Amino acid sequence: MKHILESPIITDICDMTANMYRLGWDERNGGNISWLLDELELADYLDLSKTIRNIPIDFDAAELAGRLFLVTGTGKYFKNVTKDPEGNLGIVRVASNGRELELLWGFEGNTLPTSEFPTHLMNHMARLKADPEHKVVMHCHPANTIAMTFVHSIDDRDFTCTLWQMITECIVVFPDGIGVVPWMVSGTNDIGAATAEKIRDCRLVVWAHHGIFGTGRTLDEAFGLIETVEKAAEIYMKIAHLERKNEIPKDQLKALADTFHAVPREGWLD
Ligand code: 2HA
Ligand code: ZN
Repeated sequence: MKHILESPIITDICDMTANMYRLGWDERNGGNISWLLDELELADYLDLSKTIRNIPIDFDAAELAGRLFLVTGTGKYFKNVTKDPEGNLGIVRVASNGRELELLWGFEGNTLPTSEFPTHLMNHMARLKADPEHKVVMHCHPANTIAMTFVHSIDDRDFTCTLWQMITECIVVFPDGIGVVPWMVSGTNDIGAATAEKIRDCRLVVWAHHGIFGTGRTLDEAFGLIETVEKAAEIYMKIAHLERKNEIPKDQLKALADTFHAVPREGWLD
């Protein structure tokens, strides 16, 4: 067996959490990531028949029974993941009853998965239906995206169209748009269900006054989506109070999307 700390899975998540912390998106224990793993990716590193302990979950995740996830721990700081991966991360398998997780590695010191794990699992279920190659759910607190939810309409289409008009690349990067969930108590099954409902149709969901979820086939895809939204929101927050003299016309956004073979969300540019 090779040492798990040398696996690309662990080195990639350590690099990612450190990077996100440095970007200022994950203050204190803010943010969480879950990553659907393949048994084959882990076979050289872990004995998958050995469960360390069982962790109950309070909703039915039977749809994901047998699936393996690398997930960040509750109360843990992204800034500390690299120096203590075993204390800050865990690899879990959804038990066949859908009501428990089997811990296979990590979460030392009796740590549990992120408080947002219900939302993560519901998002995984929704995205796997839309894209069988889906793997990553990433949540964080980027300042400009959050700021925008205080001063801009949080209607999905309005919010998305404004961001599409902030940077030329936006419509090419996230043509599927952004869902916005109005403020709700986080860490609950209710916010998980509201998020999953929106994430079925797009890879990004903003939680008003809280943060953002990005999803994708890779860590880079989820990260790149969030990075692009945050940059566009930064530009919006810089110009929102100024007189606008120029803009990218909506009909030109359509031409742009056509050029790059991106299909904008149906009807959103009309
Ligand atoms: O993990 O970001 O939403 C801490 C949070 C809760
Ligand atoms: Zn959060």
